[in-house]
Amino acid sequence: MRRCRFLLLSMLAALLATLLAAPASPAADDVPRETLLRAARVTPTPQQVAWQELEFTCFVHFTVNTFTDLEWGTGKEDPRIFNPTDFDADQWASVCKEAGMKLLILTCKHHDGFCLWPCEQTEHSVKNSPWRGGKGDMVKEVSDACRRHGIKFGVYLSPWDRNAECYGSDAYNDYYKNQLRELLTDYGEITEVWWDGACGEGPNGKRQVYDWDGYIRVVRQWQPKAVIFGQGPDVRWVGNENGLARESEWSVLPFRMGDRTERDLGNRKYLLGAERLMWYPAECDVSIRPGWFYHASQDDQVKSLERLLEIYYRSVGRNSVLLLNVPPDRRGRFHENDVARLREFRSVLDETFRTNLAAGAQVAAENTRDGFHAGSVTDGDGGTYWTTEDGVVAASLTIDLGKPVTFDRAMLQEMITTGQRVERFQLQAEVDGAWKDVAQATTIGYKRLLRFSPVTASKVRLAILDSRDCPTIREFGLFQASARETTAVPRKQP
Ligand code: FUL
Repeated sequence: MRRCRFLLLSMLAALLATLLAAPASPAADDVPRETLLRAARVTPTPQQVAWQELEFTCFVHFTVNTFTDLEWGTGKEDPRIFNPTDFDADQWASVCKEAGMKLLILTCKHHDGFCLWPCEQTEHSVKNSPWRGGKGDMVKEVSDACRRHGIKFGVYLSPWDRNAECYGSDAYNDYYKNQLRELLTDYGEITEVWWDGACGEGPNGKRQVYDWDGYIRVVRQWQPKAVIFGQGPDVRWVGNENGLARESEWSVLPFRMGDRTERDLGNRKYLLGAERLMWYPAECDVSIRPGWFYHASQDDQVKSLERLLEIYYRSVGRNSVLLLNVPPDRRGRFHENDVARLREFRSVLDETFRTNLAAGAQVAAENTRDGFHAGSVTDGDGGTYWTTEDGVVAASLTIDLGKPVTFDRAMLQEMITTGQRVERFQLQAEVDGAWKDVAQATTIGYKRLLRFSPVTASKVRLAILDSRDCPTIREFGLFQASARETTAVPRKQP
């Protein structure tokens, strides 16, 4: 009897172990090649490509909350509390520039409904504040400063509005569209429009049914080159506010599946049964402090260099764009602690990525399509790529560095204008005459960064183990991390 129970228990344990070890996506054979090819051929729009290339961008949360010490305003704030004493848009833009951020997105209106520009639809705005004697327009000053410093500009306009009396009725949809139109017509080129998913009741206790399609039409009409974040068809929320993308971050997803938080998204199981697919890349938003808005009590809680690097490797380094929030203080300036951390962060990234040790290296491929030679991956030219002949979805590249080189970071890029294809790859190095595994990972997409313990070798091999269609590799790089990077290898997933 006891033996029987033991057998039963071991069988159960074995079954459980098998179930736990099962991959999240169906086995390769379960997904028809046709389905994989269809997914591999979904490509981004030109504005999605341009957005992806921004890589590192800045979020700025600033409104009445900065003066009330709240994260979510009530909508009942007196506009007279909004009074930055030393507002300096050039300081914001120059710090962004120095930090390597390519776009700044400003909370033109947060959930409290207060507008940072003299909005024609409401009195709840800067025009009734003491700032610039009620004559100021913060959206104008910030967008102008961004242009002066070569930074792109984007607008956050909260759909949820706790001040607008018409919230909860059809009239609010017109109100919101008019606000959008003002922002999209009066401030030059807008690169991104950010729609927050947070929503609740308006001042009359009512909820709103948003006319998303109508809002999208307004954006397309006035700023056809802008990408829309959230709710829209261009850019999706990664699914958390920690700035971290998935180990496998796919940009090809079933059509209009909305914001999702699952740990796996876009793998083979999502392709089965999906009637239509779309290019829907991830954006990672996170604040440099615990709050989105400035609180003096958090001056000593600016994220550490180590944390920011971890975020960078797991956002920019995982096929996503990083949107890092830096909240200005009551003066209307980025606080000294935040600025110092951003400078430190930038200088470490520069130190790590300044010298690509594989630049110009000779590359031999196991298989090559005519005209798409292997050397394209080390030529530093983003317009060229290596690919294989039809039907070849696994192949390797051997990169000859010419002499022993020590490295502990690798960078890979797919040519996303041809789609996202690679599902699994491996990096090896020739050490003492034998190939040694250095790293293995899944997706690449626009950019993949890998961290591993230092390796010294004169030859490395990049093996594409599985791809939905012929792999198209744009660039490959090897680097040695700055001594100020203390995390040699990735941390475990949280
Ligand atoms: C959330 C908002 O509720 C926060 O206040 C912040 O704006 C963040 C970026 O999005 O949903």
